[in-house]
Amino acid sequence: MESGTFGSLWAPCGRSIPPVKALGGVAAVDSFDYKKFFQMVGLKKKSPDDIKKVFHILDKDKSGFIEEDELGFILKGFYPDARDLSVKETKMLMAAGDENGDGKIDVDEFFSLVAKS
Ligand SMILES: [Ca+2]
Ligand SMILES: [Ca+2]
Repeated sequence: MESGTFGSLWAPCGRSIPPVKALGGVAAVDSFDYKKFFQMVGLKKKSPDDIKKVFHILDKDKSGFIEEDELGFILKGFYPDARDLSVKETKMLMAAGDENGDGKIDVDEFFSLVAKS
């Protein structure tokens, strides 16, 4: 497993993450749509356990929350070559996920974000 990516979570299902070129729809800056992206990579079909693992990989500093700067790396978590989210995209994703308004995403909020996709 490449460290910091989710590839190994997908591989055991006999189905790998779609290739980076499938990112087409989110490649252009400010085109990121988390619903489309989560569907594309099949995150919603993952077990709660795996979704939790994805959360913990995104939570790089192990604070128990995904803060705004960590959220910007979400594409890179799936694709090491992918771009970072723009500030605007990061803020939109944070707004979509941060239900209690504390400026960060906890694991429950992450689950409901995935469920909404
Ligand atoms: Ca964190
Ligand atoms: Ca929150």
